Amino acid sequence: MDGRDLVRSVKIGSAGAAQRVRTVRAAWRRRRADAAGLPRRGAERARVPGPVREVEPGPGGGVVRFSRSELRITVAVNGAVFWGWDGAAPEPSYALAGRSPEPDPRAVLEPDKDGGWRVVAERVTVVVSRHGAIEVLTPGGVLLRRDLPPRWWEPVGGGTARWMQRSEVAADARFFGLGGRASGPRLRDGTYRLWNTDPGRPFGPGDDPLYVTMPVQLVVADAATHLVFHDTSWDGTVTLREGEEGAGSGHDREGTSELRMDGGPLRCWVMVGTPARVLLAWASLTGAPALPPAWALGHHHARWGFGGEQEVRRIVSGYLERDLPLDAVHLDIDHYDAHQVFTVDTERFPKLPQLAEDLLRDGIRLVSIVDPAVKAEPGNDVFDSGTAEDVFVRDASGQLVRGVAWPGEVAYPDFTHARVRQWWGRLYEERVSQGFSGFWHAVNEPTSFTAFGESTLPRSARHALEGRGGDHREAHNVYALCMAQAAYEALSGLTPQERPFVFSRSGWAGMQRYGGTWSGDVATGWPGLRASLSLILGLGLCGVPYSGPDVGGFDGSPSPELYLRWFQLGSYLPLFRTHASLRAGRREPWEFGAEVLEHARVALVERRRLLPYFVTLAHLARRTGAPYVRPLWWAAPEDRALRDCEDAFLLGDCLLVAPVLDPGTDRRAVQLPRGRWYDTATEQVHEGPGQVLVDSPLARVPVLARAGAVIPVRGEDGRQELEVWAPAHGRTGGGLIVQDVGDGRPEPEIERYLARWEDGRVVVEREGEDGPSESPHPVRIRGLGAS
Ligand code: NBV
Repeated sequence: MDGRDLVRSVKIGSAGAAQRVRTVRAAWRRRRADAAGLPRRGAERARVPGPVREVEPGPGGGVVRFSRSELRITVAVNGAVFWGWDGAAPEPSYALAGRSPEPDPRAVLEPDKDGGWRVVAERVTVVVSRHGAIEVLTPGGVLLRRDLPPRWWEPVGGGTARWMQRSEVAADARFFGLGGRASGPRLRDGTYRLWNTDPGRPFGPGDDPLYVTMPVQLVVADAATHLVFHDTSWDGTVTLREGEEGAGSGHDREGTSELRMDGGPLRCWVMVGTPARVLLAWASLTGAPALPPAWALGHHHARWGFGGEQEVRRIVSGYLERDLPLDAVHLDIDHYDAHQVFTVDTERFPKLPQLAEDLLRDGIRLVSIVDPAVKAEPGNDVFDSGTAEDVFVRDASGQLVRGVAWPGEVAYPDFTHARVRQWWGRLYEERVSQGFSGFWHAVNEPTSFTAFGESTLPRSARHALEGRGGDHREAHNVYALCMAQAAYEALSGLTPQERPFVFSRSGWAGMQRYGGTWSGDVATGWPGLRASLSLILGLGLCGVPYSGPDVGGFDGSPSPELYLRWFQLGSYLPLFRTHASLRAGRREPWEFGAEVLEHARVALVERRRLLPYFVTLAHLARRTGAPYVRPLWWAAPEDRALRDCEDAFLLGDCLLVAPVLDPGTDRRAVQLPRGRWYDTATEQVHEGPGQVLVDSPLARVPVLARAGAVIPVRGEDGRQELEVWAPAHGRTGGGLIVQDVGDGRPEPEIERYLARWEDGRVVVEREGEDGPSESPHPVRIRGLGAS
C-alpha cells in the first residue's frame, strides 16, 4: 500500500466501516480476477520493421512492406496524414466521427533518395526511410517531426505486443495537449501517463494523470504547428523532453517524445499548418464540438450537499434578492435516494418537478449529476432492468464485476455496446421527467473505491467493444466517452426541441461530439487556480472547447481573495460554475464579505453582457474546432515569448484575459501579441508585441481588447449591441457574429462585420453578398480617445 492508497482508505474508512470492508473485498476480487483473466507476461521477442522490401501505391499513398512489418500510409482530403503499422487501418476507432476521410487522389507514393519513399501532398510531405523512420515536413521542406522506426515486444506465446515510438521535433518546439493536465499548458520535461484516473483527492499542479487523458500532442514550432494523434486507447506513457537551441557546442538539440504503449494498434494521424488549420482538421476528423444550449454559457451554481429543496431555494433566493445573474443549479449525488443513480430522495426533495418548474420561471435550469455505477442489489430498478438486459461488465469467467462506489457495491454498464448505450439512454427519461435540463457525468473513469491497487475495474474485465470483444485494458479510456455518447444520443430524441447539455469528468479523443468536461476536484489554493487554467487551455487544444473549473476549488475554504480571483477567471471560461465538496466551506458570492460580493457582481454582470460573444464563440467552435479559450500564441505561433506564456489567454479573436493567479497582485505583467490592444477598463492603449504592466486591482482582472475588434454584447435593454474597439489609424478591423435562434438546432448564419476609418470616424458595416450595409445592431465605438 503506498501513501496515496493509505489516504484513500482512510477517507473511505471515514465513510463507514461497512464501506471499508467492501473496498478491501473488491480489491482482492480485482487482484484475483486479473491473475486468472490476464495473460501472464512471459518471455518477449523484440521486433523492428527491418529493411524495406516492396511498395504498393494506392489512393493517397500506399503500403510500404518491410521485412518484419508493413506500413500503410494515406493522405486524406482534409490534409491529415494517416499511417498504421502491421496493417493497422484508421477504423475501427472511438475517436473518429463516422468514417475516415477520403484519400487525396493527388497524393502519390514515389521513390525518395537512399531507397526510401515519400508522399508529397499540398500541405505536407511525408518521407519513409528504408528502415521505417518517418519524417513529416512542411511543403517548403522544413522537418517538423521524425519518428524513428518503431519497436515492438511480442509475447513469445502470442498475444498483445507492447510498443514504443520515439520521435524528434525541432529544438524550438513546445509541447501541449495530452488531454487535461494540471501542470501545463506547456508540457515540461517528464513522463505523462495515458490512463484516465481519479486522483482520489483534490489535485494540484503536481498530480498526473487526471480524469481526461488523450494521446493527442500539439507541437508548436517556428516552422509550423502540428497535431499528432496516436489512435490507441490502451494504457501508456509519453515522455517529453524539450529541445534546446545552441545546446552544447553551439548545436541545437532536438526535442523528443517517446510513446510507450501496453498494446493496441500502432497508428497515428498527423495534421500540419497554423493552429487554427490544425484544429479545423482535427474537428473534421473527430467531430464538431456539440453546441451547448445558450443558458449553459451563463453562470452555474453547484454544491455537493445542498441537503434539500429548502436549501436550494434559499441559495436561489440569495441570487435573486441580490439581483445576481444565475442560469443553472446543479444537484449532486446527495439528492439521490441513498446515492443510487436515477432516483430521488423524496424526503429531501419531495417535489422535484415543481422545484424545477419554479426555478425555470426565473430562467434557472436544473442540472443532475449522473454516476455510471449502479447499486448491485436486486430491488434496485436500474439494476434489475440492467440485469434482465445483460448490460453489466463481467469478468473473464462470466461473473458480474462488482466494484464499490457511493451506493455501496455496484455494477458497471458496458457502454462499449450499442445496445447498452440505448438502454442507459432510456434512463434519462426519468431525469427529464424530474425536470432536469442538463447532465453532469462524474466518477466515470470509471472509478471503484479500493483499499489498495488501482481505483478502477479489473483490467481483465470483459467489454463488448462494439462486438469485437476485448478487455478493460482497451475499454478503460473510452468508457466515459461511450457514456457521453449514450446520454447525448438519447437526449437528442427525448428533448428534440433543446440541444443536449452533457459534460463529463472523464473522456477521450472525440468527446467534444457529445459535450464538454470540467476540472474535476481541483484543490482549493493558489496552485489549484493555476492548474484549472492549465487544464482548460490543454483540453481546448485537444479539441474539447467547453470546460471550466470548480470556482473556489473543490475542498476547504478559499480566502476571500482567492475565491474572488477564481470567480473572475471562471467568468471568462466557457463553463462558469461554482462547486464544492460536502465538507467544504461556502461558495456563494455573498459569503465572503461586502467587497467580494461587489466585485463578484461585476464579474457576473460582465459575463451576462458578454453572453452573445460566448454564443458566437460556441457556434464558431462547432464550425471550426477553434476553442473559445486559446493560448496567446494561437494567432502568432512564431512569437516564442508567447509560446512560453501560461498566465493569460485569448477569449476568441477579440479579447485577451490576464487573470490574477497570485495573491496580493494589484499590477501584473502581460505578454502582448503584436498589434494594438486596449485595456477595456481604462481604454489605455498598449502596442504589442512585448510585455506591459497593467493594473489588476481586486475589483477586476485585466482584459484587453484587440484594436478593430467587433464584439457582440447584450445591451442594457437586453438587445444585442456591437462593441467596437477603434482600429489603429489607417487600419481596418472586423469580426464574426453568430446569433443564437433559440436552444434548438437550426443553423444560424454567420454575420460578418468590417470596421474602418472614414473621414476621421470609425464606420462599422455588415458585409453581405450584395456589398456592405448598415449594422442592424446598435454600435458603440470605444477607444476613440487613444492617439
Ligand atoms: O458526487 C460527489 C463528488 C462531486 O461533487 C465531484 O464534482 C466529483 O468530481 N464526486 C466527485 C465524488 C466524491 C469525491 C470525493
